[in-house]
Amino acid sequence: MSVYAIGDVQGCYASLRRLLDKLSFDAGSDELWLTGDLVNRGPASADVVRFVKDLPHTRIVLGNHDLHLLAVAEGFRAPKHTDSFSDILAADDREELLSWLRNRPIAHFDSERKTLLVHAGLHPRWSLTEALDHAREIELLIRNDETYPALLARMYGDEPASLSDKTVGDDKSRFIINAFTRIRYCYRSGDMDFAQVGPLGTQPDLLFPWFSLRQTEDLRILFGHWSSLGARVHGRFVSLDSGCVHGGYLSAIDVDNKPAHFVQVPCIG
Ligand SMILES: [Mn+2]
Repeated sequence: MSVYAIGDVQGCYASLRRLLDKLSFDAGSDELWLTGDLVNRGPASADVVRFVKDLPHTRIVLGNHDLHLLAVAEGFRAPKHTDSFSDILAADDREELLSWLRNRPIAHFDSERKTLLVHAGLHPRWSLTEALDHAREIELLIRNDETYPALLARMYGDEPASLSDKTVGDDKSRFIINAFTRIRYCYRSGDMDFAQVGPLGTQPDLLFPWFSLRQTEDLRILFGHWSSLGARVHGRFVSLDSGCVHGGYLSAIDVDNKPAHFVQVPCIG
């Protein structure tokens, strides 16, 4: 039995299937981890969700595009012209697909492997325990019918940049969601910046990739979201989004192979 982690699929169903073939992925015994952003921008979001949903052994975390789909589906956000998940919104099994997505976690921690799977990252000021508490808090809000609509309606925006004891309610939820699903660069203080999206070295001097600001710890973190970073190992941090949907590659690792060895396929849609 192997555990494979794959970066942001974003509706690139054919690429996902080809990569799984290349890995000789055995759905009956192997486990598939995905860094989130299963949907949007690519050609076949519904096929991706339908396929992954029916696999027996998966660990999937929510990305910003997945949350955006849920917000559009609930009517809290108009679709953007770049959105390409109308196949899900128009599908006969729409509610099944959306409900499955809604019930994915924000973070997955494998205690045996001391490995955390997240979409964008782990805030540099949070311990693992704090982060998992924050993730569970958001997961409960997403799964509760009373709190779900307001959460989706108010999650958009870049503020607050930091979290204090006085940050509560929608501001706190938005910060936590941004920290898990959108973080790239931070100031040394831990304040998040969302303006810079480029590769390392293109950012202003005062900004650092979130992972370079984390204290030494015995924790491996697998993440996606940052396509201009590409599939790379940065010490204990493994970035898996190599921009498949932008004409790049879809990348996988066998989670138990160290150092990580990337298996890739070029984007074929
Ligand atoms: Mn993303």
